[in-house]
Amino acid sequence: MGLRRFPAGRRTNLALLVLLAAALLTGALAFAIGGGWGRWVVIGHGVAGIAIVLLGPWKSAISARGLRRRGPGSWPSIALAVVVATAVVTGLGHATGLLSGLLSMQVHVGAGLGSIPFALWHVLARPVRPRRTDLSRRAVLRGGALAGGSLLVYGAVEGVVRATSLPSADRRFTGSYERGSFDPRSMPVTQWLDDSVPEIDTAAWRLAVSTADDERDYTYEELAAFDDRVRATVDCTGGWFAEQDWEGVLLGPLLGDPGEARSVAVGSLTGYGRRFPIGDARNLLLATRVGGRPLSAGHGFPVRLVAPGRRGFWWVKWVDRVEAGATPWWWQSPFPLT
Ligand SMILES: Nc1nc2c(c(=O)[nH]1)N[C@H]1C(S)=C(S)[C@@H](COP(=O)(O)O)O[C@H]1N2
Ligand SMILES: [Mo]
Repeated sequence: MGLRRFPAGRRTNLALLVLLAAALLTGALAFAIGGGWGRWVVIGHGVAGIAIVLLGPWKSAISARGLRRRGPGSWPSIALAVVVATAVVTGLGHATGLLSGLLSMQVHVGAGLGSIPFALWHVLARPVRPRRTDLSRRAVLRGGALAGGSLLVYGAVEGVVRATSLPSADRRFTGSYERGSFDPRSMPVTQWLDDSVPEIDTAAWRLAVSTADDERDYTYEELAAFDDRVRATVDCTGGWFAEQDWEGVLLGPLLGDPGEARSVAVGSLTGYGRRFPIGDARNLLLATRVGGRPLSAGHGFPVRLVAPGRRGFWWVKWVDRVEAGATPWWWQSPFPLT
């Protein structure tokens, strides 16, 4: 089938918009989900990306026509093409390990977010209205062929990655690369956005723990006396993970009877914080040590949260307050805003 025989570009554009939306949604979900079915979301994300690549030849034929007709006046379309291509290249690069280094993930996310305004512009300025015939037998068969082809290519890429033992062969199901497991000193120090590492003097530092009917401060020495242990993997959305042995105090026993509390908020001296379902408290650890030594400043000294099964942005560092309360845990931005 030659490019010319492909019907109106309209349907290709529609498919691309749907795929872009699917890629953005699965990308965000993959960051939000730390375990279990997160794997399937990550696979869906990859398949959507590959489907975008497979539609590339048709899309460039359409764009060439558009450029001839309208001239280069449609710069937002060109910008959209550039950011989507950037997201695809960095995504494939990160997934295969060919673009090693953690920068590729940051560029990937930046390009993905950057595509949103241009995609919205495209929807408004060049509306593609779905038609009933979009669900004709032929169109559905084409859609199926695209989905099947994308899955095949995804499988083939995974197969090649494994067979050639590219660096990404032993990436985690989230797509992250291993960095410094059981060697906290070579584990990266990363912040979600713009926090900087505070210097904390433990003589003046206190951890404030409050529940509905109790409030109490702990000194560093009091906390360091606990020796609850948890082996857990911190998996940063920046694209790396590390497994460590953490030691400190489990939140469950520290809070005691939660009473009516529905959630527990864990706050940092820097203002950063996350809220968790109260039922999670028994698995959350306030760590004072990692690998048998006190935390480094970068990794959260004096105390940081260990949140097994959750992505890194939940692992609040430089914790100075823990509050059990009635607010539901989901009453917060899905991703931190500071
Ligand atoms: N206070 C605070 N805690 C934070 C962050 C932050 O920006 N501020 N970043 C989180 C993110 S995104 C990750 S991946 C982990 C990284 O932990 P590490 O620096 O010890 O490797 O810390 C989390 N805890
Ligand atoms: Mo992170």
